[in-house]
Amino acid sequence: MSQVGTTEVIDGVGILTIDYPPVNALSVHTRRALDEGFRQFAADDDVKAIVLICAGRTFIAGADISEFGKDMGGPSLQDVFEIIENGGKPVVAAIHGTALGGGYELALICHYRIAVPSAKVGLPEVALGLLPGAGGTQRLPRIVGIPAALDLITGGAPTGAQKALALGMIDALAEEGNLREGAIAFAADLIQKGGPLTRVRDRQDKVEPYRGKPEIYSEYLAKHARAFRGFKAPFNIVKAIEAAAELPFEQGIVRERELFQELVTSTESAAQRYYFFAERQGAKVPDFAKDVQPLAIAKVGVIGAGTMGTGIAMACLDAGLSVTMVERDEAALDRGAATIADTYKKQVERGRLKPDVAEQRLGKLDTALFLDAVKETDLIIEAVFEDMDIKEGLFAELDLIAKPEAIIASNSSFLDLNEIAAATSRPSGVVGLHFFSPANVMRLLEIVRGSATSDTTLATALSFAKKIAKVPVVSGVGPGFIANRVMAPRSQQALQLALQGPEPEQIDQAMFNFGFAMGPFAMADLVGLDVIGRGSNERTLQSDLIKIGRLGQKKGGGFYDYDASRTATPSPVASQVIADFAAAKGVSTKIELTADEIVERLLYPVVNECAKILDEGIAARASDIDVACILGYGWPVYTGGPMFWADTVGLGKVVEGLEAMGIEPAKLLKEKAANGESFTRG
Ligand code: T1G
Repeated sequence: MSQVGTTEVIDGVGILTIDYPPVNALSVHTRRALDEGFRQFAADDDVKAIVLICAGRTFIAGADISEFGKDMGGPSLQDVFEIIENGGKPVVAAIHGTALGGGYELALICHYRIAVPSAKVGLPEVALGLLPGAGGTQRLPRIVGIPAALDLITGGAPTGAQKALALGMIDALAEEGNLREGAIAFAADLIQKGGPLTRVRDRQDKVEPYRGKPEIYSEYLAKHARAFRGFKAPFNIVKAIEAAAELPFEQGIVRERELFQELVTSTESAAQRYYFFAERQGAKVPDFAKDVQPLAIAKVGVIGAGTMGTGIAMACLDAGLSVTMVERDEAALDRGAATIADTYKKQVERGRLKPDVAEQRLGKLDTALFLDAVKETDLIIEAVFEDMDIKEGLFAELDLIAKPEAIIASNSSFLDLNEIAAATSRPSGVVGLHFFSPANVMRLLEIVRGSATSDTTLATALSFAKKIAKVPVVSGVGPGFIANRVMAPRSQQALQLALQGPEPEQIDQAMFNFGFAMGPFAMADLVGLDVIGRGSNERTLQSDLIKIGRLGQKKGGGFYDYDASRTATPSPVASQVIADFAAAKGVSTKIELTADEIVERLLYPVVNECAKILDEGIAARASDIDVACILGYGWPVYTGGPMFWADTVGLGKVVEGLEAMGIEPAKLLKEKAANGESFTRG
C-alpha cells in the first residue's frame, strides 16, 4: 500500500484511510492509493463491505487543481471509480470537513454517504471555469432532481450536512467526532441486511419527470443571464445536466466529458484556476516572517463612525470580535451605531442572519465619544477624514493611549503610511489596512507595509485578514497602493477619449462587454462626481458638470440622465459640457474607435501601471495585482486580472499599443516583451 492509503479489516468491514495533506486532493498518489486499496478489498473474501475515510482536516477536496494541463500519471479517475462502483461490495463514503468536486463525485460513486454534522459537500468546479468532470453532472441530478442540480452545480456553493441529508446528497449523519465508528457501524448494518446494491447511476425517478422539457434549460439560462454573462462554464453545466435527463447514463457521461474538455482547455478556466491559487498565494505570510507568531486579536478599536468606520466595525463583529467604535461627534456616533443595528435588522428580515446571531454581534459593539475607550484593544483601525494633519494628530494621541503591544492601523486609501507612523513612538506597530467600500462586504483588504512595520505586525495583519474573511494583498507605500493606483489610468483614459469623440455610453458599453459590471462613467455617476473629483482644484469635466448641478445619480444626473427609477439614458446636456470642455482644452481631433480599440485604449495603460508597481516593489507579485483588481474593481475573473490578461493578449502587442497611443511602456513590460517572457505563466 502506498503511504497515502492504509487498509484494515474489522468484522468484515474493510476500511481504507486516505492521508494526503493538505486536503486529500485526488492527485496521482491518492488515485494509486484508492486503486490499490479497493483491488485489495475486492480480492479479500473476508471483506463484505467497505468504508472510505480520510485523515487530516477533510474528506477529499477534489481533483488536484495543480495537475491540470500536465500529464496526470497513474490510474485515471474513471478507472478508480469503475473499481469502486462495480466492485460488487457496498462502499460507504465517510465524510468530514468538505467533500468537494471530484471528492464528492467519488462519494457519489460509493453506494452510501455518511457525514458528521459539520461536514459540507458540493461541486464547486464552476469557480474554476469547469464542470464536475467525473460524473457529477449525471449522478447528482439522479439524487436531487434537475432544478436543484442546476442551482447546486452552476452555483457551486457547498451544502451543509443537515441540508444535504434532506436533499439526499448524503444518507446518514454520524455523531460529531465519531465518524469512523459511525461509518463502520453503518457498513456492518449493510452486511447484516444484505440485499441488492443500488448504484446512483441506476436511479431514474428524479430525472424522469423532467425528460423532454428543453424549456427548463433555456428558461434557467435566461433567468441567470446577468450572473452568467461572460463565463463559459455555466452554459456547459446546463447542457450536461440536460443530458442527464435526456440520455442514458453512459451517453450522458460521454456528453459530460465533451463539455468538460471544452472548458478545461479554455482560457477562461485557465484564468480561474490561476486565480484560485493567486488568492491563496497573496494571503501567505512571506518566507521572511514565517517563523513569527502573530499577535492575538480579540478586541478591535475603530476610530470614526462614518461609512468606512461602520463597515469595518461590522466586518469585525461578523467575525465574532469585540468592537469599540469611537466618534467625537455624538450625532455621527449615533448614526453609525444605528447603521450597524439597521444592517443586522435587515439581514434578519431577509432571512440571511439568525436573530440570536444578530443579538450576539450587537452585544459585542461598544461606542464611545473619547479615544480613551480603546486603551485595552489589541488593534485600533482609524477610518477618519483623509487628511494627513488629522491622521498624524490622531496617531500621536492613540500612541499615548493604546497598550504598548497594540497595533495601530490606518484605513487611508492613499496617504503616506510612513509619515503617519512617524507621528508615533511605535512605527513598527503601525500598518495600513485599506478596506474597500462597503467594508463589511468587499473581500479585498490591502495590507500596507510601512518601512518600519515589523514582521510581527505584518503577520498579525495577515492573520486578522483571514479571521475577518478578507483576501489580503500586501502593498508597499505608494500613492493609491495597488488597486486604486493601477485602475486610475482606466478613468483617465476614458475622460480623455470622451473629449475626442466616443460618447460615454459607447466607452462604458465596451467596458461592460469586456466584463466589468459597469463602465467608468456609470461608476462615476453612481459614486458621485463630487466624491470622484474631491481634492482637486483644477477645472475638470466633473467640475464643469458639478457647476451646473449635475452630481451624478444622486442629484441632477451626471454623465447620464436618470429617471425616477435611476435608469440611465445618454445626456445631451452632458455631451454639450464635454464638447465645451474639449474646445476649452483645445482638443479638436475627433476619432472613431471600435469596442476592441476602446478596450486597448483604457486597459493597456492599466497593464503599464501594473508593470510599474511590480518593478517598484509596491506589489510583491503579478498575481497579487490581479487579485486586487478582480476583488477591488470587479475585473472579470475569467480573464485572470490585468497581468494574466496582458499575457493572454501578448506583451508585445501591449507594448505596440501603448507606443501607438504615445505612452512610454514601463521598463519591466518592455523587457519581458522583448525577452518573450510573461508575468503570470510560470
Ligand atoms: N487541488 C490542489 N490544491 C488544493 C486544492 C485542490 N483541489 N484545494 C486546496 N488546495 C490547497 C490550497 O492551494 C492550499 O495550498 C491548501 O490546499 C489549503 O487550501 C474532476 C475537475 C478545501 C474548502 O474546487 O475550496 O475536482 O497554500 O487555503 O481555507 O470534477 O481549499 O497551503 O500550499 O483553501 O481550509 C474541485 C478547492 C477541484 C475545492 C479548504 N475542488 N479547495 O479551504 O484551505 S476540480 C475545489 C477549496 C475537480 C472534478 C473537478 C478549499 C477547501 P497551500 P485553503 P481552506
